[in-house]
Amino acid sequence: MPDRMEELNEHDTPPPGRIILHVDMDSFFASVEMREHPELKGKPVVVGADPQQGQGRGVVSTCSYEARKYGIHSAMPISKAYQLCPHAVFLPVNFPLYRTVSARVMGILRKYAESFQQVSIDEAYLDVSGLGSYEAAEECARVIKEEIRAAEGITCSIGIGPGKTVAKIASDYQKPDGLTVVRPDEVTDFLSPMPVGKIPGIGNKTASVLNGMGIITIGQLAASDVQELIARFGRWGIAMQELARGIDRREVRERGGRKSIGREMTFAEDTNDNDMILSRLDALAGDVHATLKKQGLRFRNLTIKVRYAGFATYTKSYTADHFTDDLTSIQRIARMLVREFLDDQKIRLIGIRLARFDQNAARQATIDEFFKGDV
Ligand code: TTP
Ligand code: MG
Repeated sequence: MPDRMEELNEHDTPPPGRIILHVDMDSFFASVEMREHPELKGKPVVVGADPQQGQGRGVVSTCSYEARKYGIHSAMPISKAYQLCPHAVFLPVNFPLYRTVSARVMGILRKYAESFQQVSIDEAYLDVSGLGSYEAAEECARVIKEEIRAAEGITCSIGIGPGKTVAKIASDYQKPDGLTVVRPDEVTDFLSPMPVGKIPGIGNKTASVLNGMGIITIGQLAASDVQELIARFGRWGIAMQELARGIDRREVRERGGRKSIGREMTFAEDTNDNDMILSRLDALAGDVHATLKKQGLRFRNLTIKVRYAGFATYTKSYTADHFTDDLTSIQRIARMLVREFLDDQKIRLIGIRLARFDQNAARQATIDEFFKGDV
């Protein structure tokens, strides 16, 4: 059977044809406020400091796309925003609320990623190289957008590309509610005409130095004399030109060392043959167990992932009281967790991920101790 098996752990060398998604929520704080207060839909909404009838100090955190039509944007003095649109709805920043929504959105995104990296309260990178094609990645992005809309009532924009920089620029390309796919052979045409400041890391200061050197577009940066760039910017000059050429090897990885060991497999054909699904699950358990042993780790948390035909994806976790590295435990938990997903619906992919590691070679928990944890 030509099933694809994909090693998912974050520290392995990425396969050659990488496919990276960058997801960024649209006017995030304002969208959450409009979701909470539906009567605000369609109105200019500004989240930030108190405008105090135009006398307020402080700045705009963000604003709805309606407010952007008046020229209002993030980091603008709130007094200026008031001047531009006094009848806008001005709201204070409610961080706890945005953090809660952010955590739920990130939970949705994580399910679809082989490796996952949250980069701010409202954006994340997902490595989905294992999907094997840009068509599948685009389908995945549509499913993600729909799931976030259904669950949280807000929209996001997604960029898809062969590296993080291109994916990030692509997510910003058609906001709001956008989906932009840049295949490897389209990267040069996509980047060339853009101003250099579109490259993440090139801020106003760098951009104006580059402009002073006659380098306005990313295409010009890609074609410029690298010695001159080095003379002005040192090593960053080389890196910046590589990014301009679409070369970006940075991996999508969770900060703070190894966070998980995962494996998943896509069935050659979608299936509801439960015996086969369970035997594949056992095999995956064997694979993650082998990696666990090789690394000398013990784990406490196991998550299974099930993707149905049509792409809807579910995860379910078990966290035990004790650490273990026992294969039978992995298989038992995985089988227990997967049970509720085995109905008549056909399954496209299954996966197992181990997390919460203990690196101290402490006493090994028995299986019975281990099963005292909570699902
Ligand atoms: P962004 O993703 O930069 O902006 P956004 O989500 O509001 O709008 P866009 O559709 O263009 O992505 O930032 C995410 C949140 O971070 C934003 O909703 C509010 C907060 N933020 C600030 O508080 N101050 C700032 O200067 C910026 C840029 C963002
Ligand atoms: Mg955003």
